[in-house]
Amino acid sequence: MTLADYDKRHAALTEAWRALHRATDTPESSAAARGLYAALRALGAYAQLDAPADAPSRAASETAAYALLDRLCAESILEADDVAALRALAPHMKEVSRFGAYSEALDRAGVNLVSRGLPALWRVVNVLQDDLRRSRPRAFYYRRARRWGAGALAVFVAWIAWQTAVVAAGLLRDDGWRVTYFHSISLKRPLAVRGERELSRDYGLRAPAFPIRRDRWSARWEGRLVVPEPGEYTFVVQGDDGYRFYLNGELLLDRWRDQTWRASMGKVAIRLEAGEIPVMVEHYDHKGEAAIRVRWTGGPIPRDTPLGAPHIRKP
Ligand SMILES: [Ca+2]
Repeated sequence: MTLADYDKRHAALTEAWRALHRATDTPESSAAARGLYAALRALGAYAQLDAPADAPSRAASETAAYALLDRLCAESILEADDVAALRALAPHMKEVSRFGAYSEALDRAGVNLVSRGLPALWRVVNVLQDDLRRSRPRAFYYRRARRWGAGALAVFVAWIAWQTAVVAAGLLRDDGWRVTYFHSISLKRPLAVRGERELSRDYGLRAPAFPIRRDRWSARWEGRLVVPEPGEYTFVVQGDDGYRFYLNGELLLDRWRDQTWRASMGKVAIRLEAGEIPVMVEHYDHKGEAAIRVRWTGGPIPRDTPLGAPHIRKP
């Protein structure tokens, strides 16, 4: 078998396989009929690949398909039952064209054909693939790798596009934090910028964001705190590992050290006027689990409110 032959046979059988599959996916008999008919035509096209140049046109594809099925059966690729099941198709195709959208007979034939025809076709595809694998192993594996490579590349490109859209949407919003992630534990080598709604994150053992690694990273959250009314406000910070909390440029909490979540709580109460003031949180994770959370309360802000939108705006 030449490679071109293989490609043609494989394409025709794959299309037949897909058409039968589509037929199983729909409860509507008319759609099922179309799928089955397409499968038969594809099988016919497959049979004609071996036919001489003056072979009958595609209009005779059902006949050609039967010839193919007989041959496949003779070569023990198909079992006799499979062929009988596939053969049961054609009369019902004609019924469908006569009666339109619904035919009880078609439903019966469809169930029968699909349940037997699918495994039969699958075996044919496998036999063809085995042929190629044995006769041209390098070509077989090269094609397989190329197909999978193209699929993986498409998924990767779609994922990058999606990530870019998410990041852009987060940064373009007026509310929420602007976050810079660093490829070190010392706020050096910035690697990614994100928009985030709240400062309440439990990363567990995972990385905080693509393309940051799981350990040895740091981050800086920047924003403007919208103070709703004058009064005393309390801020509670926890982190695994270290953190620093700044308000209006002043360092109010400094626990920049390796620590566990339970031992990390810092608390500060401060009197604030209504309006907007700069707020900044720095955090690093050395190894293992990572988490950071800032809550606040005071005035109309209920207890344990995570610090974030709508009371945080972009700097
Ligand atoms: Ca840690």
